[in-house]
Amino acid sequence: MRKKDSSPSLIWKPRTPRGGRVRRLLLFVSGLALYPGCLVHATKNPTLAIKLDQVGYLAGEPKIALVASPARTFEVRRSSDGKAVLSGALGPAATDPLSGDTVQAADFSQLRQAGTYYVYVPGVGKSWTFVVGSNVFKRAYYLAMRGFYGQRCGTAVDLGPEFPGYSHPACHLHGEFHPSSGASGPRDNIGGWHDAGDYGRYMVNSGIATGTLLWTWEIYSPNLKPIQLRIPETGNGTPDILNEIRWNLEWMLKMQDTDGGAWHKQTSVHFPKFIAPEKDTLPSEVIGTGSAPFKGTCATADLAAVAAIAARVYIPYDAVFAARALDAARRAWQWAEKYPNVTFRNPPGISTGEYGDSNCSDERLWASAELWRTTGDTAYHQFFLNNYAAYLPGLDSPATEGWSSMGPMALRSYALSRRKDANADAQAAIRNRMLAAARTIVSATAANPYHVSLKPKDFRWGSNGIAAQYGMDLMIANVIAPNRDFVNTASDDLHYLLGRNTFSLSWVTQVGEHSVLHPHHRPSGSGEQPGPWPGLMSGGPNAGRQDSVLAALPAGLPPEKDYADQTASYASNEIAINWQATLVFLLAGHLH
Ligand code: G3I
Ligand code: 9MR
Ligand code: ZN
Repeated sequence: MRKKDSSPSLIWKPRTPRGGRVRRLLLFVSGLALYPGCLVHATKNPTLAIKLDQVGYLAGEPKIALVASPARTFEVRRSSDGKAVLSGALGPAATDPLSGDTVQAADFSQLRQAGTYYVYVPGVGKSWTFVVGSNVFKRAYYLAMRGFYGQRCGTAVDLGPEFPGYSHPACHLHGEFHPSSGASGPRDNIGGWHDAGDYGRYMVNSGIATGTLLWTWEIYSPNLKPIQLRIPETGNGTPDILNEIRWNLEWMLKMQDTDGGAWHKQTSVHFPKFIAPEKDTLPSEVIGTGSAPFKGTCATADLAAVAAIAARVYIPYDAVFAARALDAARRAWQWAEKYPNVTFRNPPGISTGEYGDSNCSDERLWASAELWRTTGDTAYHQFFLNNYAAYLPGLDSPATEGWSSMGPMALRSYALSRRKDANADAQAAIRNRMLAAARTIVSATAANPYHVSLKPKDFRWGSNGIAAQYGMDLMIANVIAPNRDFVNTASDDLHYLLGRNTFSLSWVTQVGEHSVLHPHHRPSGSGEQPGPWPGLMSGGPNAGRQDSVLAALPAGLPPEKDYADQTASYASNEIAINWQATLVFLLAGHLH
């Protein structure tokens, strides 16, 4: 049972023997789906017709809820006593192309008094509760960041008294080389974060996730430094976010061969059943390309980039580790120069996630930017300057970034650098392009009835990661050129993820009163905990419908409806470290 939780927005309680509130909530939700109109009047429960951020709103920022059932007025009521603190008229009805919903806005931006509230709409019902205040997202940040701790592989994990039962003994301790790696025999490659709902560890997805978290630290360290994550290293003198990141960095470094190259992934030969981590006894194979040089360029260049960032970030806390990381980064870079485009496909007999990518030049560009930022060496700088221009269009909205497309991150890194030897023309070209894209996102988001930056084509595998990515891009633009509109629009994307969406659902487990219950996440689905592991973001609606649950949905739905809170829906309801890292960045940018 959670105790002493200062945030009222989290109401998860473990299931009681008789079913308890989870079951009641499910019954209520399924009832609503069957009888959308009548239940809302008959019950005191919140209605899904009102959509808002179930965590809350920063006092100084715009505050909008959306009402998807025709009405005229709304009130904001204090949750302690139901007293109305503000009332107003709903805005005009607008039909949202993403969800098909017709919504009216309840704008209560004037409300600045800290407190816990709900929105009440006569004739429609009341909303989930939310908080208005000065540091509303701190608990969500804590849980989201701690989500990485829960993904740790090769060690026992225990979320402690805050989440009793959320623990597992050490897992995946049997590592070995798969023949595709060019080596054989056992391999001590224990560690890292489980990638997602499966237990694999994949270098390119680790690369973007770890890089994003290191950037989170670099950009927001003053706010993050004091936040303790209650992990085994807490109190060792290093900020906890860096303690957690290091867990994965150590594994990434182990994936480097003596020649400098990095193998692509470490997984079992096929996905295990839905079992707890320690019950998965399939050997953990270091998997390579199947022919010389066996390592892959995308993985190796990502290692170079991430280790280069680590080399500058960890200096004040552990100079020896920082030097080790830099040496690894330089050796990885050299390998990638020698083998500029060794790509990866699953070798015969391997069916785990492929994370295939036909072009590693963007990963190399990212490595050059990070290595230059850390060392100032002209060779890295020159490589960047010779190659960056072709990637400028990738910054335009919608940006192309993702685990297979690191060009935008390479350019953003260069734009963020404050080195004196930076090329002014290159920086100006990148910054201008980023800012133009950010302005485009601001106006497009304002024009969307739900105030979310997503476009119809963004509803693919991991669309929630894309929503968070829009927010992250806006926050980085705000670092380059501070602009209230960039921050407010990034908040809009956060609000979408935390409940202001067609399902009135927070896509982060155990964050918000109505949040995802059945993520495709083996530790959550193995039946050993009372509910999903906390703080994890679901991948979200996916019009690609690559699983049987989505395939069975009615044809022709608007893209945001292509979602199911069901364990079997790996294409819409899995969690993954790359999306999670982007969420962490966005939350970190909203801490005060
Ligand atoms: O590249 C095409 C693009 O040209 C096209 O416009 C778009 C339209 O849908 O599809 C693009 O390809 C998609 C690709 O992701 C890039 O977005 C594929 O259809 C889609 O199947 C692919 O999904 C990937 C998925 O694995 C299946 O391979 C996801 O990006 C990736 O995040 C996901 O990663 C999995 C790992 O394999 C295993 N571990 C869990 C993890 C998360 O689900
Ligand atoms: O659990 C797997 C998930 O991590 C992947 O993202 C997904 C797509 O590669 O595949 C999942 O595994 C499913 C497999 O592909 C098909 N059989 C059912 C598996 C889920 O239990
Ligand atoms: Zn494991």
